[in-house]
Amino acid sequence: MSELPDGVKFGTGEGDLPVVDIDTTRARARIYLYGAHITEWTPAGSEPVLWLSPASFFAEGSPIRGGIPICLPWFSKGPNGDLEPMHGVARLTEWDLVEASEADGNVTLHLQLRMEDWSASLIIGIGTTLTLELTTTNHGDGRMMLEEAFHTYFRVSDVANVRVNGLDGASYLDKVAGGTAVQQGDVIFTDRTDRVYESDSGVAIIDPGRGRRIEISKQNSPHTVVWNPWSETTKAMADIPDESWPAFVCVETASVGAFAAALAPGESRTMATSYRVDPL
Ligand code: TA6
Repeated sequence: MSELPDGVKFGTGEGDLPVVDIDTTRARARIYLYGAHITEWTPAGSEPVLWLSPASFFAEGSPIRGGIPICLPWFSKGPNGDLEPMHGVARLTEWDLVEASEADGNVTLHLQLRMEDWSASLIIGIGTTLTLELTTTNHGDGRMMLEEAFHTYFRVSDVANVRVNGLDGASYLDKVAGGTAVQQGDVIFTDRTDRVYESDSGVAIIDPGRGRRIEISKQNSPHTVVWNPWSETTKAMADIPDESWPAFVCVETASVGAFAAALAPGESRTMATSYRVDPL
């Protein structure tokens, strides 16, 4: 598309990858067409909300580390643990920007991904709230198993001093300890944490160090994934500096695992999430 509204510009990001930059009275943001990957969202009057690794790769074939990776059409290695690449192909493929509009400083972008047997449409709303609406459509002749997640890296003061409110009583798969458990109270972080909660409710990240809470609401998402690699795992990750693990927490609006959706030919599924920052 050629014409862009006020406050929306094409540009070149890291690794000479094409980006769409947003700068309006409501917010600043950067979206890489590679993976339809939002790497920055800063609402007016706030500090940046997303964490982006200073050591991220920006090259075809490698996922951008941080921001909002789109995990699609599977999560991790798929429901049976046998699929590659990790977290699916959408975050490793260039999407097309098909429409951009602006009204009163709020920007709406529509990006599309066309694969052989399926397509995805992402509507991003950028203002003092960030909204994402992902619709996946099966164009094949058979059923399509679908997993999806917004694998969002939220910037926090210190992961050891934040908590996630809203999952009390939810059962979860603990991928560190193995097995399942039931959440007691708020989620706190004392070591590597990798959990898939069965919960369709919104949550909030409470960050006293930054004097803010990040409200996460969601639609058509039966799971919330919570992850921080902590110190040891981070040492084995080339695209996260060893000392950076306290600076983020992933809280992921998701539909994953064996309960993943199955789309009949021609069928679509939409999952949505939105983020808002409030002072504590
Ligand atoms: O969402 C949590 C998780 O599945 C973890 O198990 C860890 O693998 C993380 O995603 C990061 O995955 P990535 O492929 O982006 O390094």
